[in-house]
Amino acid sequence: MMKNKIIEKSREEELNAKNSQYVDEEEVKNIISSAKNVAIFGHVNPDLDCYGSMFGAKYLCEKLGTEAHLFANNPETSFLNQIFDKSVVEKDFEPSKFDLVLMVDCNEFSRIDIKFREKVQAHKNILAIDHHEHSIIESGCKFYIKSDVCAASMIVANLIFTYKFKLNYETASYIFAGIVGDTERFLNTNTDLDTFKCIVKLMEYGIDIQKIYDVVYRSITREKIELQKYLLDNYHVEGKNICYIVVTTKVMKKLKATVDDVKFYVNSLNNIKDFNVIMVAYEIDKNKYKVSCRSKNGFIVSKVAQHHGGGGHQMAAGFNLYGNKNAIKHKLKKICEEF
Ligand SMILES: [Mn+2]
Repeated sequence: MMKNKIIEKSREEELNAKNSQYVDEEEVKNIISSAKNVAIFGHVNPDLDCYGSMFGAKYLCEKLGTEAHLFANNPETSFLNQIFDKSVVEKDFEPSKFDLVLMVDCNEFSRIDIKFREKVQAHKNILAIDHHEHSIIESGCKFYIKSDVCAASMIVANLIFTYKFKLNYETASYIFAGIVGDTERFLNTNTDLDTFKCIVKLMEYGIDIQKIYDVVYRSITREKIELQKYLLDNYHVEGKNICYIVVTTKVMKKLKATVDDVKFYVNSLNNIKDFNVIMVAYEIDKNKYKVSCRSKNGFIVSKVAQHHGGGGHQMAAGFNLYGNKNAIKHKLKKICEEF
């Protein structure tokens, strides 16, 4: 893992040197301070780190004297609403009102919610602050990418600290939630010394970590147990202990489970020792499935995800597949051979 990180870093540095689209901390500061009104976007199907980095970025913009608005297309029922102040998240984006678009926790237009994508892509001034592996260099975009940092929220926190601003209780809590989300409560291999150094600084704001843990980890209901039972009863295993499962909208409806609920259990299936790779396909639209992948024991999922038009991290990535349940099953079975 360490070795990979070093290779990744030198590749990143190489790209940095070659491409002026890559900016440093000082340039990030200049780009944001030169703007009057910033529109902030995260990735489609936002998670804890997505919201953590969006709210953190809003705070950073305001500290730099720039007005910032958050945009997301998130269902009312999302558990994120129990942690983050949803009243400041907007759904209608009017590009002409903004002289800068900030993308956080994503660096590709294809990861922006379809509701906003075209308008975001057409904007003249875009900066991406992210920790995902960078495979597409979108034209007209500036990038501040730190792919060795566990969470985009932490990148934002470090920018705030670098510029010598103080955080507040609310933003420190949001950033903590983001880091907890992407490290899976400090379990994933992306957790390192810098993660804990950042956490120490956040803890100084007196954040209530139990409140966040209660929402994220102590909220299992009997309905969710039924979902867990379904997943454990219906997985398939192929090749090098590759586990996959297909969850249809019909099943989610029957089990009263949301896409968020299914995504949550992708990690718990990954905790099963026998499996090197987990692929959970869940239906997000009729005959359209999102496949969330997790891996361990040296197995890498990002390449397979990229090969199928998706992306992500080495050990946590995703892509889309199209077709009915049987077609998806068949496709996943074939994909198992790619590892
Ligand atoms: Mn993230």
